[in-house]
Amino acid sequence: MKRIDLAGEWRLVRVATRETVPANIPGDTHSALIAAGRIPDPYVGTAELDVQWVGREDWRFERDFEVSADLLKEEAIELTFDSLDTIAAVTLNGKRIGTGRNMFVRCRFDAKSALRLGKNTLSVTFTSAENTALREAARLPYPIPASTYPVQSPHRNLLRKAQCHAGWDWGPCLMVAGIYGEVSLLAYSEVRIDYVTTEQRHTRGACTIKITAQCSAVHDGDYPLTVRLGDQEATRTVRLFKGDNHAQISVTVSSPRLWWPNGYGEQHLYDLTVRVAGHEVRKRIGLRTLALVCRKDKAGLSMVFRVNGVDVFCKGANWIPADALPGRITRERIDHLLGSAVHANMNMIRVWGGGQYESEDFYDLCDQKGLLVWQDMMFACALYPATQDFLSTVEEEIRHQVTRLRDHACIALWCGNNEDVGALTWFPESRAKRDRYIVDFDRLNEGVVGRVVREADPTRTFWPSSPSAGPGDYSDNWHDDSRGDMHFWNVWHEGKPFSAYQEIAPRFCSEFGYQSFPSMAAIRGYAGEDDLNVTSPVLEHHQRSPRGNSIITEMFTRYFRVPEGLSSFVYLSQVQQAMAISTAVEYWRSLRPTCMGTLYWQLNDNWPVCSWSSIEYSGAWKLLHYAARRFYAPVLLTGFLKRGKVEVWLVNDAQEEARGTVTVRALDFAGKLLAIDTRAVRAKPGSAGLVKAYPLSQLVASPEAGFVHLTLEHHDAVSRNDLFLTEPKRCTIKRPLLQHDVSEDGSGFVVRLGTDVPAFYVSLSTEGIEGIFDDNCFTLLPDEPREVRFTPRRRTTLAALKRSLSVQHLRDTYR
Ligand code: BMA
Repeated sequence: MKRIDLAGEWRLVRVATRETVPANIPGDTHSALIAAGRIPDPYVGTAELDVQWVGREDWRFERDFEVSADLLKEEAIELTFDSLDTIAAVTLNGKRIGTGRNMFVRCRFDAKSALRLGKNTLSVTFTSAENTALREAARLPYPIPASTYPVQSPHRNLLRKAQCHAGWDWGPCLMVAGIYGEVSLLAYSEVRIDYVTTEQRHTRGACTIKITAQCSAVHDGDYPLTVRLGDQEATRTVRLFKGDNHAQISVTVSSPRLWWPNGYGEQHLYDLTVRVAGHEVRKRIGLRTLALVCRKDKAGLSMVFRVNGVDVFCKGANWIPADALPGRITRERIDHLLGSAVHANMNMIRVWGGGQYESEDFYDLCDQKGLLVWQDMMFACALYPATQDFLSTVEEEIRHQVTRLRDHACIALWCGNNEDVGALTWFPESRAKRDRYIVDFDRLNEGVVGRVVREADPTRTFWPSSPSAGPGDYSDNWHDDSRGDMHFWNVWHEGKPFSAYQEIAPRFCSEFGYQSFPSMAAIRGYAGEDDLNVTSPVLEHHQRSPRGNSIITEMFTRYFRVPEGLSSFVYLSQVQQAMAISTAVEYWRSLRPTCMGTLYWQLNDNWPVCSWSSIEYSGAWKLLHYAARRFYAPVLLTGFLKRGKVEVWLVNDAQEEARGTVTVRALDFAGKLLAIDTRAVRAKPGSAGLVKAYPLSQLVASPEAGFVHLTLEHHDAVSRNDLFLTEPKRCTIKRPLLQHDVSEDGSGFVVRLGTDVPAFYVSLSTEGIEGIFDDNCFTLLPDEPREVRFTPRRRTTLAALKRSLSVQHLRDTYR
């Protein structure tokens, strides 16, 4: 197998004017134009609006490359593109060799007849996807609606392109065109391997792995097939016929080292090498069993991911593409985001259906880090066509993506789409002619997506939609506590109080979220001095949820005293978000085994914006992410108010019994102890149990007279939690004299904090220096000074850190 890598320097030509700029491939139109200074950075100010024309033009990427006589001798020569986004025509030396219309399929075009000795010119012309969608829409016999957002390219559901490129309620509308992943020329005269897939059979003490090489042979013949898995090797001769073949071989590993999700064991991966004739493919596989257990129980039907026989409480968040400009996505950034997920004790990520099937890097990193992946197919919040043409490209897409990804240990579930069952009721058209759209939905979702997923990967469950009640059940799952996964949006979108999270008992909550502003540092990155006000046009532009800033502000008035100044506003929005999601997760974790998963919306941002994310675009953690590290800890001590009592609960997700000491203290706002109770506790592996319920009157004279501070001493460590007994705005919180001091020791930077009266939601930030604190957004008590460690992302000095460090707390946000 000979290979010419065609990534690197290309040219980007504006078809209408022939203007040309350099372009880096893999990459996209907008990134190239920004780099060449032809368009402004759309993430700054309102520049996104000024670059909308780019998506309405046609663009050509082209490059030259050399071919040797040696390569030309090979019998098969193909051009391979991992992803052409979207409506593409490919020519080689002026001869059309192929077309593309779906960014999620891999394209292989025969290049042999068009290739020349010496210099060759390859060009890929992209017809505007936006214009194509408009033309498609005009041809439809009846309208096919999709959800729309403040800045939106129309009819995105008629294109097989990341749906959020067209704009979302957290994302810009940037209708990029581009070439992503690998682009190469392959030349061979025997065999090319298309995919390698494996199937595991676990028996007592051993695992047999059946390995299939899907390959294409140039001639009929006998070829050697060799595999190496860990230290096992096997070889056989296989008979292949001209065209597509499946060649198989099995290997048995005795006493396999199993792969476990984060928090449950190691993530051992075996190196697998498969060679057929002259083509070799390498990958890393994890040996494990995984099942989604949906069984009748007291509450209805369970929804439990069972890995190697252990029921896993899934803790995580939803993933959107790491950048709205694909050219800016790097392995380092994905690594940072997924590493941050692990840091926050997550074990599952949902790749949401409005984005993209992610790169190999993404799934490799999930394998390595023990992050299970809930994988949606790329359809979201819309109705979709069911024309033959559309179904045939979707069939190709699903078969390719599932076959490409199925060997990743991390993948736990294939899910048909995001909210497309719900979407059937969103539009006047589908309400008026429901049958027509249901038939279309079923043709696409069961007729193609579900069928092809089951064919391409019989080892995993196909979940029809998120949310849904599960295979074969199309009841409403937005509000069903008995079965399936739920998207719970009543707090953000419907204005219910945070206590609404405690009025439901989901089996698996795969979406729920609350927004906050990104840090002042992020805001200063897109807004000028004159824009630093919540209702300035620039700040409103970087908020895509209709009424978003009003929702945040209105919620302040329910829980907090109104903050003064933008910096306090921003800080309090992050406190409020952390409070919302902590309330939900801590309560739902206490419901295990009824509830066995919580994935909040959303982990990351694809540009700097006000959103539901816990990590902002730059990679900096919002306060929610620090809270997540605590509320997703394997052993969690939590408390909540229920019917006039403070219920204290201990949750243990670990596989060992948790033993420790719980102390429940009621304190007033001067820090005076009002009540204390200390008790030894034990929690079985995989359990949640009530430690004790305390009548409120036993702790405080009135709910606004104090708060509850919980500690758990366990494994030589102390974890803490706090509970206000009424809305913080009703409490007379004292203004603390807070001291902090930064120093450096052998292992890094340390911030020491002390106070004279209790200080709430104490939060450290370092504008200008990226890094992570080992805890943040906590209650500081007078008799408990704290030491917090800071790990910068890049080298920095003590002096610089001292200058940039600031400390905020609740009492500071109002006079
Ligand atoms: C969910 C998601 C997204 C959306 C989010 C916030 O429904 O699936 O479509 O961004 O809500 O509205």
